Amino acid sequence: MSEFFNIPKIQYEGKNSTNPLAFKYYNPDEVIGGKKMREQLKFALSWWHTMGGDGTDMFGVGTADKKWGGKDPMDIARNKAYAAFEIMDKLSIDYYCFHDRDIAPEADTLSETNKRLDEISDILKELMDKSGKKLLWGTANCFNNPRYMHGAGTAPNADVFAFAAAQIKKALELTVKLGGNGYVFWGGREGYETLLNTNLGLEQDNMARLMKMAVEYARSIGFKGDFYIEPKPKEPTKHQYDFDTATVLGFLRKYDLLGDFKMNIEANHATLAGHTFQHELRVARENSVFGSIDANQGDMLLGWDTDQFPTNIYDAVLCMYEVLKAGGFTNGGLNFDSKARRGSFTPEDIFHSYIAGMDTFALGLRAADKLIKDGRIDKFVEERYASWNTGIGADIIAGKAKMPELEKYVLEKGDVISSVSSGRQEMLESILNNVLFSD
Ligand code: XLS
Ligand code: NI
Ligand code: NI
Repeated sequence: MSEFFNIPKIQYEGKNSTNPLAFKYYNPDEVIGGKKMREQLKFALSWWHTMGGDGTDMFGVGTADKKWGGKDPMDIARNKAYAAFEIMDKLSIDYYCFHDRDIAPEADTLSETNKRLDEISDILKELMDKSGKKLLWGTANCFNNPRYMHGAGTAPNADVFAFAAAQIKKALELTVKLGGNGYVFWGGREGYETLLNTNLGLEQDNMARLMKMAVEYARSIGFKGDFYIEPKPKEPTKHQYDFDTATVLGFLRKYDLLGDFKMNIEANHATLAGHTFQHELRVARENSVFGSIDANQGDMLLGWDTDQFPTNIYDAVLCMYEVLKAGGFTNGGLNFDSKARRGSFTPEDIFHSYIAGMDTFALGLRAADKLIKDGRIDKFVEERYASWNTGIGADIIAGKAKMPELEKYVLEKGDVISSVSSGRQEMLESILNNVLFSD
């Protein structure tokens, strides 16, 4: 394999290292919380940002060269594959994720496009066999092409729905061919700009129809993994149907899709919905739909999906706390749906970005494990709810105490203010800091 990067394999050098091209906290084979870090974290490279994203924005052209020495679109696609595997090797990243259109450019006809996908997926398979790298999940890009301007599964026009279904069929075949254990539905343009032109009920019914078709077809060709919905409240449409985890849960229940679908939670999407990253993970975990994670972060001062590489330690700790409490990843993992800033345009910046993100989550894992072992916070929460274990609380849960019994209980007891205790938020925040910054 030709070398695209004049950069050595990134080694773990520990927290006192000042080498920018070294891990300070991510030590892939070190055991934390009963498993190797690489198994706890299951890092994945995102094909779209890392191999394709060149920094183009609304105000200017790309700043990074993502042609990988290729001369025409297919040549670039082939080179992307080789370069991606070099990056994964050098960064000890075991997984990758892609949209169909990231790995091979769309041609004039669907059959020609599919031939291109066959060619590139053969290369990917060969590279995977050689390296042991794996596909975390696949997906279809049903939002870029103009035909999807009004949506794909929620398009007002049935022909567009049919095209999306055909495209997703192929993306499922590719996912199975490459042994992926996940398939993502991110509702690219599945939403609306104005209700003045929108049949919201039909659009949501159709989205569910498309998902049912996908499940039926994927299972028929041997897909055993998880389907994920990736919630996002807005962008590109004003109102995306998959607003947040709670909204998606309602959708999955209504259309009886809970058996096959879990959540792919993205940090920046959580904050756009007005939630914390941890909130979305907790709602998913408590409803048994925690699946996978798109790791990134937004900017407090910007209201859009900036997809920055995650460096916020608190968010990473609380994320990994939820992951550990969920029993760890099964089919999912941590996909860096993150891109280097437009000004960070050199090939070396790819490595700095991933090192920053991976070390942040490695720190997060280490601290979350400490937090759980420390036990003070978990114990506090347990005690806060202790009144549900005995007496009237246990009777309410057992269904023995209904309104008449509760009235009688309170009439006898008098006011209950003396049963109320402090929430101790500041004390708990201080414990969190203490756990994070003690050795
Ligand atoms: C966009 C999404 C997208 C999905 C995959 O905001 O995060 O990148 O992860 O389609
Ligand atoms: Ni994402
Ligand atoms: Ni996003």
